[in-house]
Amino acid sequence: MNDLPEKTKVGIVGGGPAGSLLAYLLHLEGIESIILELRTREHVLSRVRAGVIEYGSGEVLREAGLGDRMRREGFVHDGVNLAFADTLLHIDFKRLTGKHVIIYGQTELQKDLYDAIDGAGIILIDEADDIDLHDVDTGSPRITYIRHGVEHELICDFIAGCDGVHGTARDHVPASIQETFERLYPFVWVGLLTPTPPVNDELIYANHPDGFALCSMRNENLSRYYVQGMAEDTPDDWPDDRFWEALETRLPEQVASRLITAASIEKLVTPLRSWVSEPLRHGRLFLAGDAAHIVPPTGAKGLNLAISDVVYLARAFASYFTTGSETGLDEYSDRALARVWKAVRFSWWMTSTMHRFPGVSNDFDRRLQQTELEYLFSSEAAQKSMAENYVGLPL
Ligand code: RFL
Ligand code: PHB
Repeated sequence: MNDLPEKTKVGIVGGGPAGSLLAYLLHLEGIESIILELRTREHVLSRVRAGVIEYGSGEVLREAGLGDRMRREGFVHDGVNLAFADTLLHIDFKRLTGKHVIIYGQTELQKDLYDAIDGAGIILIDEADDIDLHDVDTGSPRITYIRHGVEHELICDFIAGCDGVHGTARDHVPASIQETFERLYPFVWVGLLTPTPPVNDELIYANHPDGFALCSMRNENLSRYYVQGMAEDTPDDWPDDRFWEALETRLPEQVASRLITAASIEKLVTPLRSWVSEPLRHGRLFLAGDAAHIVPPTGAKGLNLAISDVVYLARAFASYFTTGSETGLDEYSDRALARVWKAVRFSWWMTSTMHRFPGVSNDFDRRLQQTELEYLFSSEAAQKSMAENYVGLPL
C-alpha cells in the first residue's frame, strides 16, 4: 500500500471486532470509513478469545449478511449448566426466554469480518504505528500514524476509538470529564485449547471449593477449558498435567469421568477485572468496545458489548449523514453505557457467585455465595433472570 488515503468520513482506530464490524455496518449505510490497525492482520486473526455470541448479536450479524458461516459452523445452545456441590443445574434458555446463544469463536468471526471488509473494498491499514489523534473537539479531527517508517495523516469527519484495552484513543477524553470505575478480582483464569471432543454438549460453569472451572468448546474436536488460578500465576505454573487434574477435581463426578485429555495447543492466563471509562464521547471522538469498558469473561459479555456499542454508533452516524441530525450522536454515550452497566452487573454477579475468593476467611461471604447458588438452583424466577442476562438483554 503506497498511496494511503488522506481523507475519510469515519476514521476507525483498531481493527478488532468493534472496529471491523463498525466499518462494515457503515458501509451498508453508504458511509465511507478507513480502519487503522496497529498489528498485522495475521496477528489479529490468530488471537483466541471469546466463544459465546448472544442471541441479539447473532441477529445483528445475520441482518448485516455476516451470518452464513456462523449458521453453518456455529453451535446453537439452548441452555447452559452450573455445577455446585456435585450437582448440575441446567438453565433452559429456550423455555425461560425463547432465545439461545451461538458458540462461535471470535477468531472465526474476525475472519468473517475481514473477508466482508475486503469484499466491500473497505480500506484496512495494518501495521499503523504511533497512532495519534488531533483536534478531536473541532469539526475536522485528524489521525497521524507511521507505517513502515513513513508518517501519514488522515483527516476525518469523525473518529471511532475501537483500539481495545491497551489503546490510547480514550486518553483524548480530557481528564476533567473522564470518570473511571474499576474492580479487580484477586484471581486469574488459566485457559487451555485442546484437540479433543468437548466433555459436554453445552457449557458447564463450576463452583468448587478449589476454585472455578469452565468447560467450553469450539467444535466437535476442539475444546476450550478454563480453571481459576492465583493472581500471580503464569502459564508455566500450569503444566498440562496440573491443569487436567484441577479441572477433573472441580467438575461433578458424572462429568469428570467423561473428560478426554490431550496435550494443549494453546494456554493463556487472563486477569479478571471490571472497568468502565465514561463518557464514550468527546467532541468528534467516539469510543466503543474494550477501548471503553472491560468485563471479566465469566458472563461471556465482552465481545457482545463491542457489538452492541457499534450497532448504536453506526445508527447514530447513519442518522447524521442522511438527515444531518446529531441527536443519535448526542445520545450515543448514555445509550451504550446503559447496556454496558447491565452487563457489568451481570458479569460481576457471575464472577462473585462462581469463584473462590482467596484470603476471604469471612464465613459470612462463603455462606452468602452458597445461599445465592441454592436460591438459583431452587427458584425458576432466579433462573429466568440469569437466562435473560446470559442470552443478552435487547439492543
Ligand atoms: P479488541 O479485540 O482488543 O480489538 C482492539 C484492536 O485495536 C488494536 N489496537 C490498536 N490499533 C491502533 N492503534 C493503537 N494504538 C492500538 N492499540 C490496540 C488491537 O491490536 C486490536 O486489534 O477490542 P474490541 O474490538 O473492542 O473487541 C472486544 C473483544 O475482543 C473482547 O471484549 C472479548 O474478547 C472478551 N471476551 C469474551 N467476550 C465475549 O463476549 N464472550 C466470551 O466468551 C469472551 N471470552 C474474552 C473471553 C476475552 C478473553 N481474554 C483473552 C481477555 C475469553 C477470554 C480469555
Ligand atoms: C469461551 O468459550 O472461550 C468462553 C465461554 C464462556 C465464557 C468465557 C469464555 O464465559
